[in-house]
Amino acid sequence: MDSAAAVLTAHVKAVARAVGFDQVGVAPAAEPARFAQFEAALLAGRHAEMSWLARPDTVAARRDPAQLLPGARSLICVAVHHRPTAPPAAGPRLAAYAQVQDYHDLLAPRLEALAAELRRLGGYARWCVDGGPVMEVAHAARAGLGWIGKHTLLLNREQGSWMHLAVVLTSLDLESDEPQPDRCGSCTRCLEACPTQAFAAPYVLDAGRCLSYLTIEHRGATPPKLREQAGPWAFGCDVCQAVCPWSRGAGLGSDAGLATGLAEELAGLDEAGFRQRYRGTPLTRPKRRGLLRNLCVALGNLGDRRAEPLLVRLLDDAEPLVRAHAAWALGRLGGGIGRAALSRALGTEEDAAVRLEIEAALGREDAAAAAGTA
Ligand code: B12
Ligand code: SF4
Ligand code: SF4
Repeated sequence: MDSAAAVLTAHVKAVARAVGFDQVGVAPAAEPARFAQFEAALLAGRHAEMSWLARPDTVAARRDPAQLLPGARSLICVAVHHRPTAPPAAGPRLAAYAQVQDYHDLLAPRLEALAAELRRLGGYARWCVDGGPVMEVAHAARAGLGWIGKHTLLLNREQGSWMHLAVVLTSLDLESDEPQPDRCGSCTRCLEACPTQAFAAPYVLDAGRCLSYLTIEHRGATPPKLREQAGPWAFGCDVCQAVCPWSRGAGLGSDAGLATGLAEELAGLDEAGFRQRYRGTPLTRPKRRGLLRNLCVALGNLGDRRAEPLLVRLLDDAEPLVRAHAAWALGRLGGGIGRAALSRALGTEEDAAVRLEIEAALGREDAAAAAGTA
C-alpha cells in the first residue's frame, strides 16, 4: 500500500474517532472468513425463525460486500463501547444494552457523518448497523478490533465484548489492519454458563435456544422446556458476555431499576401507548405482548408471590400470548390467589392454547400440593 493510501486511512480513522466511535479498523471488502460455517449454520437451521438471514439476496450480500455497494474496496469497521457499570437490580432482568438509547439510533448520525466525509473525499459510501446483510463480527475481527470468542461475539483485551459494531462500505482504497490473535485459549466459561445450553459447540450458537432470540426475535410462546431456564431474563441476556474473564469483573448488566415496575406499567398500556412510551429504546422490538410474555416468565421464575395480583390481572389481558404466560407464571408461583384466579379463568377462557396453559398450571399446582410444597 502506498503512502497516499496510508495518509488517507489515517485521516478516515481520525474522522471516525472524532464523530464518536471508540474503535475503528479497516478490512478489505471481501468474503468474510469462514463464510462456509455461516452457510452450514443456515443449512442446519440454527437461525431458527430468522428467515431474513437465509434469504438468497442477503446471503449473497453477506458473502460479497460489493453486492451492497458496487465497487466497494474497503470496509471501515467501527465499535462503540457500552460496559455495564452498576450491579443489577432485583427483579426481571434486561440486557445491558437495552437500558439506554437504542444503539441503532445512536450510531446512525455518526455513521452518516463518516460516510459524508468519504463522499467528500471522492468515494462512494454506504453504512450498515446490525440489520444490514453484512457479517459485522467477522469483518470487525479481520479489521483488528478484537477476536471472535467461543460465544461467537467479538471481544478484545480492553473491553471484553461490551460493544456494538457497525460497518461503512466505501469504494476508497484504504490500508487494512492486522487481525488479533484468538485469546480464548482453553477457557470455556461462556459455553458452560449459558442458562439454556445454546452452544452446539465452541463458535456455534443454536439461536433457537438463545434467550436473546427467544425474548427479542421470537414471536410465539416461549418453549415450555426453556421457560424455567430463562430465569429472570425478560429482554436479551448478558450471561455469556458477563462470565468472560476479558469482561474484567463487570457486573451481570445493570438495569438501573428500569425493569422494576415495567410489567405493572405495561399492563396498563395498549400497544400504541407502549410504542409511544418506549419509542427510541430497543424494548419495542418484541412488541408489548412479547415483552409481557417475557416478564411473566421472569416473574414466575423469580418466585416472589407479591407478583400474583399483577399476574392475575394479566390473566384478563386482551392478548392470548400474555394470558397464557401469566397462567404459566401463576402455576409456577403456586400461591392461593393465583390458584383461585386460574380456576375462575378456566370457566371463561375461550382460547384453546390459553386453556391448555391454565390446565397445565393447575395440574402443576396439584402436583406441588401433593408434594407439600404449595
Ligand atoms: C442474528 C443475530 C443474532 C441472533 C443470532 C446470534 C449469532 N451468534 O448468530 C441472536 C438473536 C441470538 C443474537 C443474540 C445476541 N446478539 Co446479535 N446479531 C445478530 C446479527 C444481526 C447477525 C449475526 C449472524 O449473522 N449470525 C449467524 C451466525 C451463523 O453467524 P456467525 O456466528 O457470525 O458466523 C460466523 C461464525 O460462525 C464464524 N465461525 C465459525 N466457526 C468459527 C471458528 C472460529 C475459530 C472462529 C474465530 C469463527 C468461526 O464464522 C461465521 C462466518 O463468519 C448481528 C449483526 C450483523 N449484521 O452481523 C448481531 C450481533 C452479532 N449481535 C450482537 C449482540 C450484542 C447480541 C447479544 C449480546 C444481545 C444480548 N445482550 O442479548 C446476543 C448474544 C448471543 C450470542 N452469544 O451470540 C452484536 C455483537 C457485538 C459483538 N461484540 O460482537 C451484533 C454484531 C450487533 C451489533 N451491531 O452490535 N444476535
Ligand atoms: S445470550 Fe444468554 S442464552 Fe444466549 S448464548 Fe449467551 S448466555 Fe446463552
Ligand atoms: S468466556 Fe472464555 S471462551 Fe468464552 S469468549 Fe471469553 S475467553 Fe473466550
